[in-house]
Amino acid sequence: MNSFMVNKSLLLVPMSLSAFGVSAKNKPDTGCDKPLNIIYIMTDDHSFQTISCYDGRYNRTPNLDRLAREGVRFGNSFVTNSISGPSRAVLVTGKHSHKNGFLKNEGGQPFDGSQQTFPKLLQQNGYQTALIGKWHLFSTPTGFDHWEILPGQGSYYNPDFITSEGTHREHGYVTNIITDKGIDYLENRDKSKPFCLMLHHKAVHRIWMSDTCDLREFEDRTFPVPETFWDDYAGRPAAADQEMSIDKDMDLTYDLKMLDSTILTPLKGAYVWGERARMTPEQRAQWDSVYQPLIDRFLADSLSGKELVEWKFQRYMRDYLKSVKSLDDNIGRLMEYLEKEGLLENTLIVYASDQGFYMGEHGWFDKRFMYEESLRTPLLIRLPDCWKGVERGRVVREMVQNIDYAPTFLTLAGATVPEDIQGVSLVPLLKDEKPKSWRDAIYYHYYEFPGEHHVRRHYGVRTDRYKLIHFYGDDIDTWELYDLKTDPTELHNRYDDPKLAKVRARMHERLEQLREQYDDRTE
Ligand code: SGN
Ligand code: CA
Repeated sequence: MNSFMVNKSLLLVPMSLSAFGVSAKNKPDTGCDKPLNIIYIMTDDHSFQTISCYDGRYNRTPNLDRLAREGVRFGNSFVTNSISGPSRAVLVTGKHSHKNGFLKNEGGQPFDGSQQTFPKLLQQNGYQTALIGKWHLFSTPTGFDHWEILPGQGSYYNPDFITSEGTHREHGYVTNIITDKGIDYLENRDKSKPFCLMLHHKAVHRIWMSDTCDLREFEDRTFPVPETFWDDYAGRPAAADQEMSIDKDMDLTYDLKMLDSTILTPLKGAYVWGERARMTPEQRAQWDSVYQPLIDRFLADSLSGKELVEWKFQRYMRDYLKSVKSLDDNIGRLMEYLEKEGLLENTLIVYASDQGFYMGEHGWFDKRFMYEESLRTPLLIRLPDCWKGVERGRVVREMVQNIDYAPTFLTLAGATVPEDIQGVSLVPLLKDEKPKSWRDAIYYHYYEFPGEHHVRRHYGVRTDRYKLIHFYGDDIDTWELYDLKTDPTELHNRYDDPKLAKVRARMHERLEQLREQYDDRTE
C-alpha cells in the first residue's frame, strides 16, 4: 500500500462515521470504514455441550460452527448468576446483579428500566436498537426503538407477543417466528443508521418442544450417559438437596410428554393445559403421530429403577436436541439473508445463551449452580468481513463474563464506556492482542432461594485452576473447594483437605478482593 492510499483511508474513516452521526473518537481500529452493526442472538438454556464446535459428542450445529469459524470462539465464557432474568439484566447493564438490582426470576423486583443500559447509550450514539423475543425482566423494555417480546417465558407453539400496542398471537413455531421477525425488522429498518438487533429465542427452554418438521430427528440415537450421571453428591450438601434431578424431578408427562390416563404425574395438567392446549388440531396430530407410539412402547415396557432413569435421560436428550436443530437451522436462514443483503461486511454477530445447562451431568437438568456446566455459557462472535488483520477461527482462552458484552458493544460503536460498568471490553481479545493483564478470576453470585429446583444461595470465585464456593442461608453455611485440573467434573470437595490449605487461604483472599472490587456486600 502506498502512502497516498494510507492517507486517504485515514481521512475516510472519520468522515463516514460522522455521516452516520456516530462518534469516532473512541472507535477501535478494525479497518472497517462504516460503523458496525450488531446482531446479538441469545438463546435460552443452550448448553455448550450441544454445539458441535464446543463438543462433538451429541449433535452437529453447522451454522453455529460457521460463526466460530468466521470469527472467534470463547472457550472460557461464564455468567455471573446462572438464571434467565438476572443474566439479561447483566447483559444490558454490564453490571453484576447486586448493582443492577435484578437478583432473581421469582420473588424479586421488576427490572428498573430507568437505569443506564447499553442500548440506551447506543441510541445516544446514533444507533437504532431493537429487541425481539424473550425479555423476562417484568418491566417494559426501555432503550429500544423497536421491541416485540414474549410474555414471561413465552410459548413454543402459536406464541403471544407483546408490543407497545398490546398483545397478539402468531401462528407457528416460536424459533421460526422470532427469526422471521428479525429479518422483517432488518428489511424495514432505517438504512441511514447503524443498528443493534437483539434476537432472544425461547428455545431451548424447558419443556424442549421441537418444530413439527423436526419431530422425528434423533429418535434412532442413543446417547452415553455422562460420567457423573450417577453422582452420589458426597461432601456436597447443597448438591445433594436440589430438585433438578432427572431421576426424581423430571416429570414423565410434563417434561417427557408421556400423556396417558394411566400415567399420573404432578405436572400432567401443566402439559395438557399449557403448551399442548395452544396447538392447532393439525399441529397436535403431527405431535401425536410421533409421541403416541412412544407412549405405547413406554407403557408396554414398564421400566423401573435405573432403566427408567436412563430411559428418561434418552428422551430428554432427544427432545432437547430437536429444538437445538431448529435453532441452528434458523441461524443458517438468518445468515443467508445477511449474506444476500451484503450485511456480513460490517455486522458483528454474537451468539450466546443466558446460561449453561446440565445435560445429565450430576444426574441433572436445569442450571443455577456455580458448577461448570451452568457457570459456563457458549459465546461465539463472528467478525464483520471488513475487520482486517485478525485470524479467524481462533479459540480465546481468557476468562470472560456476561458483564463484558455491554462494554464490548459500546467500544465497537465508538461510544464512551461509563466508569460504573463492571465488565471489560472484549475488543482486545477479538483483535488477538493477547493483553497481559487480563482478569485472573471471575466472581459469581446466585440468589433465588427458596425457589424452583431448590438451589441454595451461593457466591464464589473461579480462577484458571481452582473454585471456591460459599453456600449460605437460613439452614446452610457450607464451603466447597475444587481443583479443576485434577477434578474437572467437581466430584471432590477439598475444602477440608490439609494439602490444599494454602490454596484455600489464597482463594478466600481472592474472593474477598472480588467482593470488594465489585462492591458486593449482599449475603
Ligand atoms: C421455569 C421452569 C424451570 C426453570 C425456570 C427458570 N419451569 O420456571 O424449570 O428453572 O423457568 O428458567 S417450567 O415448568 O415453567 O418449565 S430461566 O431460564 O427462565 O431462568
Ligand atoms: Ca435460561
